Amino acid sequence: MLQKKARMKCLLLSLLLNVALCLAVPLLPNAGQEVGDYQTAQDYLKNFYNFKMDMPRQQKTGLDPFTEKIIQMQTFFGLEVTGKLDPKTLDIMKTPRCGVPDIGNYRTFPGQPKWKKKDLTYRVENYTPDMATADVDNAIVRAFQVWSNVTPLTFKKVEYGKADIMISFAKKEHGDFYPFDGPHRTLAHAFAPGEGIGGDAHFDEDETWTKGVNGYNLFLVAAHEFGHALGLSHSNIPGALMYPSYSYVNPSQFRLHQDDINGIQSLYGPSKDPVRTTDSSIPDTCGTKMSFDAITTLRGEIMFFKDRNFYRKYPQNPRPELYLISSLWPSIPGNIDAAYENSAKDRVLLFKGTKFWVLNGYDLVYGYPKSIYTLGLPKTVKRLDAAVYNEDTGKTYFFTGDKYWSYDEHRKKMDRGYPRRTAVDFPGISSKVDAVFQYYRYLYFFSGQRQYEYDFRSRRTLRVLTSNSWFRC
Ligand code: TQI
Ligand code: CA
Ligand code: ZN
Ligand code: ZN
Repeated sequence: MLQKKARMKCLLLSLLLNVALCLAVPLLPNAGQEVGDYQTAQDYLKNFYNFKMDMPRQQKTGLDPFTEKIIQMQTFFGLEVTGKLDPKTLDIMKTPRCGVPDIGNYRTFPGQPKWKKKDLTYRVENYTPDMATADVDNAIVRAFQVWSNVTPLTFKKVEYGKADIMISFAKKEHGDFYPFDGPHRTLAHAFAPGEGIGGDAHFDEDETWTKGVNGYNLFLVAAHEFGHALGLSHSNIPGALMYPSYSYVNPSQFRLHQDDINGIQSLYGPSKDPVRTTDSSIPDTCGTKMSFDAITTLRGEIMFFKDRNFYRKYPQNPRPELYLISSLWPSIPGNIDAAYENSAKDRVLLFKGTKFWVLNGYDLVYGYPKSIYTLGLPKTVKRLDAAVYNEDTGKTYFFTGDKYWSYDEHRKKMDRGYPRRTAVDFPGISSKVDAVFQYYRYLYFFSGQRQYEYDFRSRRTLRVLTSNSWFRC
């Protein structure tokens, strides 16, 4: 129950708070801060660790219940176990799930605990009577392969002694702070990477473990737990392995979700020799033939749309991350025509055909799609090629064919005297525009495999680049 409650709470919290908390720098008042911190900690431990003020001292350890619970929490998250309310511990309590900038996606644990070596060992301490030992071993091997396929990590089985990842089956109280709860609810748990119990995975022996569809499939649960043991927390994307809900898929057809791949590679980097690429339809950004459907900024990130996917590039991570458009916004189709960010209003508009959608952060704004004609575009326009908002002028330019329109974001009206020829007003931009976005003082126009860096103020094209120059190729 505790696990379930914690999970729901984490999900709720992260859904409600992730953008706000992760982007805002918390400004804490100084006066009364300690009292406030203690209250935060108490609330957190109550919610997540079943902490009660009137709990008796632990017989075994003689520690007061508050310290006891702090230690449990630090162990679980792979923090240094101090038993004190130190800054890192408080950080987790205040912003429960914010390790990396969040869009509804994978998360690492706060402080990003991870293994410092690539070659890890594991040991299966005991076996469940539910399955043949060979089937248990097989499920575990394949669960590790899920992660070794996409990272430089290797996993070696040892038969005795200490291993990095100790695997066991146990029921109820079993020697850590997390007793199991009988059939269902909590199935298993794993500790974040670290010394001792860090990385260990425990499976509830009160569950029925199977290699098939009945009971709980050991391979699927183990693959999820090993994600935790390697440093991943939960994802908000339904369909990701690290999404906190069990759903059976045939293990022979199992495919690791791109979001899980992005998550694990943010910690360990990609595989040296990819066993398989994840999706053959995923365009290779570093190929010579790269072109884009639409590009826009979003709160300091850059989003490159291509077919069913988009690449997300943000300053903290040199490697762009790939997502399926439908995994974030199931109602938005692929092959987007145009996109732009109105930074003044904190909105991103996505266009396809005669429709457009609006995002606030990564959230779809209610009431869309709407028709592009509500913006004042003439009925002769059936689709856009590209769009960009200019912060200096407060105008948005819509490009189609060799012409463009100008829209006044303040008056919410199209400007008179348009369309005009793109090549006349933007010297050097003579071919059809696929995508355009503004980054600092420049506009970047994309046309096929080429990219033009255009200085709006001097009205000159400064450089011609390849379209994939934003990706580390
Ligand atoms: N066990 C939880 C889990 O592994 C333990 C847990 C709760 C947890 N909150 C956490 C772990 C936050 C890390 C971070 O998710 S569980 C599933 C799934 C469980 C759940 O028994 O609820 C799987 C174990 F995804 F199906 F919900 C395995 Cl696959
Ligand atoms: Ca259980
Ligand atoms: Zn345990
Ligand atoms: Zn989990």
